[in-house]
Order: sequence, then structure tokens, then C-alpha cells
Amino acid sequence: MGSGIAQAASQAGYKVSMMDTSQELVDAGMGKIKKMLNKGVERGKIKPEKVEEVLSKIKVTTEIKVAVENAELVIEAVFEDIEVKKKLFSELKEFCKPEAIIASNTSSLGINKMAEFTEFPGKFGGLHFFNPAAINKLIEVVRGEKTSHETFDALMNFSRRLGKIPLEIKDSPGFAVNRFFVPFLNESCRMLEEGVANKATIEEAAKRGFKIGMGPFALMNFTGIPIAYHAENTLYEGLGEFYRPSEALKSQFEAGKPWEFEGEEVDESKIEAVQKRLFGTTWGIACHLVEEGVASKEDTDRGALLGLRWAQGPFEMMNSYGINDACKVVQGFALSTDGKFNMSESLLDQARMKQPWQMSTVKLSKQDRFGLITMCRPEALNALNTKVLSDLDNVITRIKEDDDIGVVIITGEGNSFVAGADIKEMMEKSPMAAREFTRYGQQVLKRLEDLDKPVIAAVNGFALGGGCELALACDMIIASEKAKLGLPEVSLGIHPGFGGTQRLPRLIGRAKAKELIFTGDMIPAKEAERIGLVNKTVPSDQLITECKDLGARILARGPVAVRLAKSAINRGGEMTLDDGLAYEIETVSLAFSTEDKSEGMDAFISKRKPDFKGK
Ligand code: CO8
Repeated sequence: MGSGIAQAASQAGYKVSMMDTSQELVDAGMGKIKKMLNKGVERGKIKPEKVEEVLSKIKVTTEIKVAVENAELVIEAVFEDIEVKKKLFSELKEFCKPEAIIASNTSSLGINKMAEFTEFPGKFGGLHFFNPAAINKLIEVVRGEKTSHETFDALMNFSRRLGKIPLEIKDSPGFAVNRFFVPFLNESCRMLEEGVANKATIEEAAKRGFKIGMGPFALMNFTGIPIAYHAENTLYEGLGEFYRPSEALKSQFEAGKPWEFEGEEVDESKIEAVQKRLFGTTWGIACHLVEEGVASKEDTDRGALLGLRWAQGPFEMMNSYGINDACKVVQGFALSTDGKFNMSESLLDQARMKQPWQMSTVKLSKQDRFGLITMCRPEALNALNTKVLSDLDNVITRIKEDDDIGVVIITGEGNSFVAGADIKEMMEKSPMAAREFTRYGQQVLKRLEDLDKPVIAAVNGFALGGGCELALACDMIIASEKAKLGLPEVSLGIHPGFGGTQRLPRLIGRAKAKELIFTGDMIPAKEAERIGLVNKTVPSDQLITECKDLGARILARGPVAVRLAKSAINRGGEMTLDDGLAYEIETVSLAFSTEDKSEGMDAFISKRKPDFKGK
């Protein structure tokens, strides 16, 4: 795992020091990295010239002092034994800089427990990578009781820079994904042991129920029965009787043999019963995770989608199944466990209210007078489907009603702003349905454009198609130097429909807009700045700070004047010059009727700073 982490960090541009206890082990680690990189080149995922660059950034050593003395971040991936970790942490105390952050890649030892052995528990947290660490997009970022906000934010940002999709996790046995996945394996073994069905039937029921390519027994054979057994034991030790490894799993582990199920017949009459038990286990545990504050519903589902390749996460599955029926399934399962598994109270509440789980793909957070919108569907590069548009619509309503928010900043989770409308959803649409979708997309973007507060697009990565059109509906665009913008619709056989054919020519002129739209070319942020599509390009780690600086300069001015100026520019742009000028007379006259105008002019004459009240 360590070599995969080193590779991921080096590919993201970090200088890496990779340490192991012997020269053979570090050489083997470098060998694995070279192999992975060459495979990446063969698959066209990595440019050949990048290989040397990545390798040159990784220095190997067997001496801990050399490895960590200049490190900003140390990630340990040593053997999962608390004594081994304890010894390592005491060595780190001696050689690390005091400001260094230490992270553990543990999957089975608690972050709180390990923090006791570190010198600065506030600077310690978990970075749980998934295999293969260099490629797998998922990472669980674990907050211990003593992990500081700064450390946690730094670990989240580090994960994002690695191109990972980080889940925010509170320390708890198995974190989020293993907490429901390993019991899914264990419950399959328990059903076998109880004679509920044979392996082939359980395998088939799981494949159909969770829409996965491999069922539990094939998965255990693939990833290792000892891993499943040890992981279940960890859950049992931390969480109690329900999680005890089944006898069937234990004896298979002790026998050291893979599961055999070739030649077994699938018994169709038992499929439903098996599925209900697997649903009961995974859905019930998912609810507990959220009730205990270990993970959000959204992150739990994302973990299942990305880490396990399920077609839907547990919460989305419950909604599709029907919340009342899902509740009955989990209740039936809980009753069958003789009190070992507690029924989820939150699921009972949802069923009582007949309300499916509410999950949002768009986050709104408030910091001072800023409303920060984050498009949060990183598994699909934040592509806009009907649900995302509806979530954005709801967030716009909340912002409209919130007088504390003076400036809005909109950005994307991960390495993408928004990679366009969702192609998978659009594929199925008839012309009528496409018309409806286009109308809805335009309506939501128009509501954003018409907000009576300045909106800044913080374009952090891909802003393509509908994503570029979303940025165009904002008042200003600040882009990270890593961002790429474009309207590639014609390469899909359609053309921009969320306002691109209208707003882009108005912003950059018809000829340039035609060039971008007709070619579908994707352009880097600097070029977008040159042609006037982007206001400013900034280093990626300064993107939000730059947007806030710009926002703060606006917030210091007369709020009513800014609002009226936005209206004059937006509405005036749709009129003839004469009508626009007439409209400007109205807005500026209105500005003269405000207290802000008296305050602004008085402050100028008195040589003091104005104190605008927005009236
Ligand atoms: N829709 C759905 N899924 C997407 C989209 C998208 N627009 N973009 C990326 N994804 C998904 C990928 O399918 C992939 O999912 P999975 O892992 O399950 O295969 C995941 O996001 C990661 O993407 P990639 O593996 O492709 O990531 P790369 O880094 O290799 O490539 C790119 C990144 C270059 C951005 C590439 O993903 C891409 O080309 N995406 C499509 C961009 C595009 O064409 N956008 C325009 C869409 S059309 C549009 O916006 C129309 C607007 C309104 C018209 C209304 C008419 C009805």
C-alpha cells in the first residue's frame, strides 16, 4: 500500500520520501511503482514523459531520520499491529518537525487509540486509502477526537490534490465503508452456516440485489478470506456481538482455502429471502453510521458507489425500494437477531413521516457574509443531472431568503467544477424530455443569474458544456490555473442548451464564441482569460481566497448600489442602447433615494470610511 501512496503523491506533484526497513523492501516498492506507471502508459492514462518525472520525485531510504526530517506530512502504512505503530510514533517524535502532520493509513486500528502515542494528537488523523492506492479514487479522511480543524482540512485538501474523492469520517471501527461491507460478507457466511441457502444462491441474490459483478464469496476469494475475517473481528471487538465473525467464515479462514461453489444450483425460491437479509444488514448499518455521526448519508452512498462499485448506495437503494418497505426489511432483520442488532430510529422516523431520505448533491456553507455553494457529485465530475439541478435550485432559494449572505461563490468538489450535463442521463431522453430538461436547466441558471447578490464562479477544474454555462450565468469567473473550459456539445452531436449560444457571444463576441462552440475545443484557464471568458487566473491553492478578496471588496461598497448596477448591466444588456440608457436613469435615480447614497457621499466629504446599511 505504501508504494501506491508514494506514487499517488508524486503524480500529484509532491516530493516524496519512501521508507522501508530494508533495501530489498524499498527496491520492491519502487519496482511496483514502475510497473504501475508502465501499465498506465499502456492504457493511455499516463504520458510516457511523465514516468521519469514521477519516479524522479520519489527518494527511497531505510533511515527514518532521512525520510521524515523535512516532511510536512508523514503517512504511515506499517504493519497493523499497535506495538509496531507505537514504536514508529516514538521515533517520529524524535525526528519530525513539530509542525508536521502525521496520518495513518490504518483500516483496523482506531485513530483515537493511536493518537495517544503521538506527540501532537491535534496534528494526527487518518488517511484510509483503498487498494490500489495510486488508482482508487476513494479515500476516507478520518477525524479523531483530538484532530484539529486545520489538520483535518489539510488532509482533505491533500486528498483532493491527489485527485481522490475524500469522505469525511469520524473515527469509529471500520470507518464507513468496511463497517457495512464486511458484515455484508459475514452475513452471507452466516446464511450459509444456518442453511438459509447454498453459496451459489447467496452469490446470485447479492449480484442481482446490489447490481454488482461479483457476489460475496467470489469477492472474498479475490481479496482474501483472511482480510475479511480480520476486518470482521475488528468490528466485533469494537462494536459487539452482532459483528462476531460467523463460524463458517472462521473455519474457512482456518482451513486457508477459497470458497468453492462451482456446480451448485441457484435456488430461485430463496433469492428474495437472501436479498432481504443482505439489505437488512447493510441498510441498517448505514443508518447507524449516520446516527452515530460517523459519516453523512451522501458520503456513505459515495463510499458504496466508488469503493464497492454498487449501482446505488444504501440510502439511494432504500429510497428506490420505498422507504416504508425498506423500514420493514430492516425491522424484520433486527427482530431476527435476538436483540443483537438495534433497529434504526431514524429509519423508523422516515417511514412514519413517509419521507424518503433527503440527500443533496449541492452543499451550501456560510462563512462571514459569503455563501459558498459546492457542486458535490465528484464521482461524475459534478455533472448536472435532474437531481443536481433541483438541489441547486433549492440552494438558490435558500440564498435568496438569507439576508446574511452578501456575496455568493460557487465551486466544485474535487478536481472538476462541473463537467457538463449528465451524458448518461441525457442518452435516454426523447426530444420532448430533452426539451423539458433544457428548459429546467435554463430556468435554474437564470435564477442564479438574477440573484440580487453578486455571484462569483470559482472554476477549480473542468467547466465544460453545462458547467461552462453555469459559470457564464455567474457575474464573474475566477479560474484556477489548472482549470479547463469549453463547450464540447457538438462532439456529442448536440449543441449548448443551458444558455451557451446566448451568453457566450454576448461575453466574448460572436466570432470567438463560434470558434469555441463549433470546434468544441477545451481551452486552458489562461487562454480563457485572454479571450475575456475568465476575469482572472490564479494558483489553485489561492482560488477561494482570491474569490473572497474580490467579494470583500464588493461587500465594502454600497449594497443597494451594487444590486442596482447588476440589474442595470444584466437587463440593460438585453435592450437597445437607448432603452438601456433610459433604464440606467431609473436605477441611478433610485440609488439617489437611498440612505447608502447619503452615507457614501457624506463619508467622502468628511474623509472617513462609509458605514453602509444597505438601505
Ligand atoms: N456526464 C456524466 N458523467 C460524466 C460526465 C458527464 N458530462 N463527465 C464525466 N463523467 C464521469 C465519467 O463517466 C466517469 O465515470 P465512471 O468512473 O463511472 O466511468 C467519471 O465522471 C470520471 O470521468 P473520466 O474518467 O472521463 O475522467 P477523465 O479525467 O479521464 O476525463 C473529462 C475528464 C475530459 C472531463 C471527461 O470526463 C469528459 O470528456 N467528460 C464529458 C465532458 C462533456 O462532454 N461535457 C458536455 C456534456 S453535454 C452538456 O453539457 C449539454 C448541456 C445542456 C444541453 C441540454 C440538452 C438536453
